Amino acid sequence: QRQMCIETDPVALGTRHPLTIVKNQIIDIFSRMGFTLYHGPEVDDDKHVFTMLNFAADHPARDMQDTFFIEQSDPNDVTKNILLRSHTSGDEAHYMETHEPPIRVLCPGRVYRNEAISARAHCFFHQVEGLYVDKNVSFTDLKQVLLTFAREMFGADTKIRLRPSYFPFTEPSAEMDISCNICGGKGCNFCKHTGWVEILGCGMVDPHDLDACGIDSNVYTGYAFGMGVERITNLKYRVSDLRLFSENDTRFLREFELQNNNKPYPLNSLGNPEAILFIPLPHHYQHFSRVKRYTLPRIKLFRWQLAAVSVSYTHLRAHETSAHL
Ligand code: 2U9
Repeated sequence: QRQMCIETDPVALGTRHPLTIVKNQIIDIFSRMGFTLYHGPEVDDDKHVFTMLNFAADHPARDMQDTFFIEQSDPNDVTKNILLRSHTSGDEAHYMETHEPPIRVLCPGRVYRNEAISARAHCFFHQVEGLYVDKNVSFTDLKQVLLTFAREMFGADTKIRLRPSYFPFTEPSAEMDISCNICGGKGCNFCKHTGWVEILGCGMVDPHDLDACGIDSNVYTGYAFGMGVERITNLKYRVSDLRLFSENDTRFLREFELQNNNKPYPLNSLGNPEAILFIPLPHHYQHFSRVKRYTLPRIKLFRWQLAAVSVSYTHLRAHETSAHL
C-alpha cells in the first residue's frame, strides 16, 4: 500500500503580533461601551479621505510629500485622486454614507504616510478611530468614554487631561494626555518631567463632515477620536524601535508569547480569522524605504513586565461588568 501522506515535523504555531494584541485590547474596551467594528479600504479615493472630511484643496496632507498617490486621473481635480489612506477617517465617511444614526463605530486599520523610516517614524502605522453620531451627543460624553478607555487600558488610577488642538475634521478639537504610567505623574525621563504623556486626538465632528456624508447636522451631533496603535503599544511595552514591529524577527515576536496564551482567535468584521503574523509591506512601497540593515537593539522588555501586564489585564476582565456605561 502506497503511503499517501508524508510525515513532517509539527509546524510551530506563531504568536500574535504585539500590535494585534494591543489593537484587540482597544477593540475589546470600546466594544463593551457599545462600539461596533467596521473595516474600510486601504486604497481609497481623495473624496472619502480628504474632501468629505473638510480638508481644503491645498491642505499639506494632500501633498505628494506626505501621501502615497496611486492614480491621478484629472490633474485639475484633486478629488479624483486614488491614494493609500493616510488615516482611517475615510472608513467613518464610508460608514456614515451607508448607515443612519445612531452610529457608534470603531475603525481599526493600517495607514500610510510618506516618511523616512527611522526608529521613531515609519511609512505605515496602525490606527484605531471611533465615531459616535446621535441626537444630543456632547463633549461630556466624549470625555467620559475616553476616561473609561484610559483607566481600562492603563490602570484604574490613570488620570486624563485634554488640551485644545486643531484637526480639519473636528471642532472643537483636543489632544488627550494620560498621567505618566511609568512614574505615576511625578515626572521622569519618559514623560520629560511633565507627568503627562499624549495618547490620542479627539473632538466634536465638524457639521460639514456630517452634511457631506448625508447626515443632517441640524438634527445630529457627534464626537470622534483617533489613536496610533504603535504609540499605545510603546506606552504599554516600551518597544524601543518602531522598525521592530515590521521586521518579523521571531526573537522580538516571541517576547509576546505570554500575551497569546488562552486567548481565542477572533474573527474580523469580514468573518475571517485575523492574521496572526505580520504581513510585510508589499514590494511596490518598498522603494520609499530608506531603512538600512541594522543589528537588532537589545529588547527592553522583560518577562516580569509581561507577566505584570497579563495580571492587570486578567483583573480587568474579571471586573468588566463595572465598565458598562
Ligand atoms: C470623521 C470625523 C472625524 C477622527 C480623529 C483624531 C482626532 C486624531 C491622530 C491620533 C494619532 C492620528 O494616529 S494619529 O497620528 N488622530 O488626533 N482623529 S479626531 O476624527 C474623525 C474621523 C472621521 C467623519
